[in-house]
Amino acid sequence: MDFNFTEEQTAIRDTARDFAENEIAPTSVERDKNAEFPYDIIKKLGESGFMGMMVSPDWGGPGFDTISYVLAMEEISKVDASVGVIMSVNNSLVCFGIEKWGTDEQKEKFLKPLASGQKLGCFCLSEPEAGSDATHQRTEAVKDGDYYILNGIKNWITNGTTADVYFLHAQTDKSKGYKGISTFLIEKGTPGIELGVKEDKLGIRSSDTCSIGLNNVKVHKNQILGDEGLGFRIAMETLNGGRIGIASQALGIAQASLEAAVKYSKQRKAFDAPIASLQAIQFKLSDMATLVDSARYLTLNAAWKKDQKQPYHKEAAMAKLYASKAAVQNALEAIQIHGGYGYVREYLVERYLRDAKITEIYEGTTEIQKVVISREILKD
Ligand code: COS
Repeated sequence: MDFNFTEEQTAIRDTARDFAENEIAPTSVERDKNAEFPYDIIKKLGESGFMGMMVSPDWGGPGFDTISYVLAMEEISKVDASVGVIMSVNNSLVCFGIEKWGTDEQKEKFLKPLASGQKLGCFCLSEPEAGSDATHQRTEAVKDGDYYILNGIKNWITNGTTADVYFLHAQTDKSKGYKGISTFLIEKGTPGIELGVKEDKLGIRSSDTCSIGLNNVKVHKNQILGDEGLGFRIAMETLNGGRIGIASQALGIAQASLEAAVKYSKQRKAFDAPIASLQAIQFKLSDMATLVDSARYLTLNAAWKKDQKQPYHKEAAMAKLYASKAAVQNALEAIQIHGGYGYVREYLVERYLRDAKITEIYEGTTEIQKVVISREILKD
C-alpha cells in the first residue's frame, strides 16, 4: 500500500483548500446563522469540476478517483460542512448512480448537467415511516401504459427545495417486497411534485432539507434507472459510496475541531502559561489527533478499495461509523478546551458540534453501519 498521494491528488486537495478558504469561509458564519443556501458557491464548485468529480469526461466530469474526492470533501467540509453535504449528495449518490445504471440517453439528459454543476440533484429514499428500514417503501408507482403514476412522501431530502433532478425510489410491485422497488429520475417542475417547507435544523443549516410529496406524478417508463425492480440494489450500492462521502465530511469537521483546539490552547493563558502546557489539555489534543488520523485512514482505505474495484461496503460503513464518532467527539472536546468561549457563537466550535451530529444519522445511522459491518464479519 502506497501512502503517498499522486501529484494530481495533491493538486486537487490544494485547489479545494484554497477554494474553501477564499470562497466559502468568508460567508459561512452568516449562512449558518440565516440558514441560507450557498447558491453562488455551488455554482462555482460546479464550474471547477467539484460537483461531479468522479464522472468520466465522456459525460462532462473530470474523471477523478475516489481518493481525490475524499481529499476535496475533507477540505470543503473542514470549512463548511453544509457545503460538504450538498457536494456529497450530488457526487456520490446522484452522479454515481446515473453513471453506473443510466442509459446513454439518461446520461446525456441528466448526468452531463449534474456533473458540470449546471444542475443539482437530490436522493429520495427515506420516508416518514421508512428511514433505517428502507425496504418498506410506501411511495407507490402504478403502471399506466408507457407511464407510471407516483404517489407518496419522501422525507429528509438534502437539496430538496433546490434540486433540479430527483433520484427517487418507489414501489412498482408491492407483492415483490424490496425486489419490487424501482429508481426514477424525475425533473423539477413535474406536475404533482409538492415541496415541503425547509427544515429548521440543528446543524448543517446552510444546506437545504425538506420533504417531497408526490401527488399523481406522471413519469415515462424511460425515466426508470436500470431495470424495474432494481431500485433497492441501486439505493444500497449508491449509499455504500455515499458513506465514503459522509465519512470525509465528518473527517473535515474532526480536523477543523482539532485545529481550532490547538490554536486556542496555544493562545489562551491560565496559571501563567498557555493552556497547551497543561497535561490535561495535551492528552485531549493527543486523543483528538489520533481520532482524526484513524478516521482518515479508514476513509482512504474505503476509497482505495472502491478505486481498485474491490468490495468496499464494509470498509465504507466502518469509515462512516468511526469518522462520524470522531467528529462528534472532537467537536465536544474542542468546546471543552475553549471553556465558556466554546459555548457561544464567537468561536466556530459550537457549530462544529451542531454540524457533526448529523453525520451519525444520515446515509445510514451509526446503528445501521454496525448492522452492515457485523453481517459481513459473521457471514460464512
Ligand atoms: N450493499 C449492496 N447491497 C446490499 C447492501 C449494501 N450495503 N445492504 C443490503 N444489500 C442487498 C442485500 O444483498 C439483499 O440483496 P439480495 O436480495 O440480492 O440478496 C438486499 O439488499 C436486501 O438486503 P437485506 O435482506 O439485508 O435487507 P434488510 O432489510 O435486512 O437490511 C439494511 C437492509 C438495514 C442494511 C438496509 O435497509 C439499510 O442499509 N438501511 C439504511 C438505509 C439508509 O442508509 N437510509 C438513509 C437514507 S439516505 S439519508
